[in-house]
Amino acid sequence: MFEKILIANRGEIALRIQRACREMGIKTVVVHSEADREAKYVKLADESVCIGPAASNLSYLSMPAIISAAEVTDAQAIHPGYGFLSENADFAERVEQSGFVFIGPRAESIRLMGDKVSAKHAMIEAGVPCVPGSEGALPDDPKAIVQTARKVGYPVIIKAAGGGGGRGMRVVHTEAALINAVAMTKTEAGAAFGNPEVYMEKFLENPRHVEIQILADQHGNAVWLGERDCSMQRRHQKVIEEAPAPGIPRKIIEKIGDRCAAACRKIGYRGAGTFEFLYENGEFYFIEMNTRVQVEHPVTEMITGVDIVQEQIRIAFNEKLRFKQSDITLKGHAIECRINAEDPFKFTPSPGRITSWHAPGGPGIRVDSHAYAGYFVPPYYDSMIGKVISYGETREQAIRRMQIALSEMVVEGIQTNIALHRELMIDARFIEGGTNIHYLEHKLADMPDLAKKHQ
Ligand code: MV4
Repeated sequence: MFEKILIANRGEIALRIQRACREMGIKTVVVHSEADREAKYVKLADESVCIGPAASNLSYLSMPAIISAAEVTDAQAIHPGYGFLSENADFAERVEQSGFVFIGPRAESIRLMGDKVSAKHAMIEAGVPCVPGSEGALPDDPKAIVQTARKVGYPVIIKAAGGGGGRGMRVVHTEAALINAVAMTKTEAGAAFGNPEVYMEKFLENPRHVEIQILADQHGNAVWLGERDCSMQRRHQKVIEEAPAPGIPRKIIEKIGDRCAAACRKIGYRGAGTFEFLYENGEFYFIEMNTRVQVEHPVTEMITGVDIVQEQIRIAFNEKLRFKQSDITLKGHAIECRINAEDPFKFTPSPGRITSWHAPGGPGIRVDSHAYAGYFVPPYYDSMIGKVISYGETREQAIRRMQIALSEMVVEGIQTNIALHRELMIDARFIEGGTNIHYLEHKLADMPDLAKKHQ
């Protein structure tokens, strides 16, 4: 096994990766910016290297700084975590060219999935069901665009090939608005992603976001680890995730999961990955693939017993998967609440010093967080400061345990969204299960006095 791994990330995921390494007997190097120098997880690592100032583009996004840190510390592999350089194909390439192992897919796979047009093409070829739409990128000819939209049927959505995660999209309801919308999306895409290519899909009005976790080794083996429902979101930021997805027939999910694993074998995918689907009226439609470990991976770990980060490391070391599909069984239910340093109902960031921190515990509760009393939440990065994960034999038990956990949890000195989570855990529609991607935004709009209730 590797003797030393460099962690090219910060916060809770840097700590999560460190824990995986420690359990496997692997030494850790954590890189950090000047703003993260005092963080406890930095001191907990076997070695740490300051790679630059607070600004991400000068530290966590600096490829030469990170590769130099791996060189001076003699690390053998680099784990990119999520965000930052985790889905940057050029980084994966430079890491390997410098003689280190990139703990993630081959650069070629990252590139394939980074371009949403080529990703969709690959999935159609592999028999994964996609949203009906244009065959590849839209042409320049306005007549051809109009024809495609007529065939797909309104409303349609125009998406940038270089986008993803909700960036660079535009919904079009009428033919009169189509050509202008395509032109505007192309202009914006060219400026934002350096690629003006766009494609068209049927716009699904009320879908759920359901994703499939996969693991694939470098010996042609791939398994899927169940699904996650991530529909509870606001402005493309997930708030609560759970596994399994409530109310979806197992037969349908099993068929999709098997297709995802087959697609991985077909394209020679390696590492952990997530197939994102929209689910509407009993049908799954592929939209994107993420080629990194995801924030919400713990809910899958809880119901499968698989340590996804450890498996990423074993796969990168060229080991064969230690289980086949029939070894993977889903047991119980898990829910994750993302804890953000923000105003709970206005959502403005709330960085600063945490003066008291009481994390919940007890049966079926897991807390993934680097925060503690005295920790300073820097203003430069994502506002997520941790995750509370509950596990139960049933969804009801997982919800009950989460309610108790949130009632125990105390964070002072900064504002957090814990009050929002408390509200959602007693929300009748959440408890019923199966809310769609618009539910939270509608709830927040319908209940402007939600904030008062929790004061
Ligand atoms: C869609 C869609 C409806 N129809 N595509 C937004 C994020 C990106 N991953 C894809 N997104 C969407 N694509 C079609 N054909 C609605 C969304 C969407 C969404 C998807 C998942 C989770 C939250 C969302 C919030 C708004 C829109």
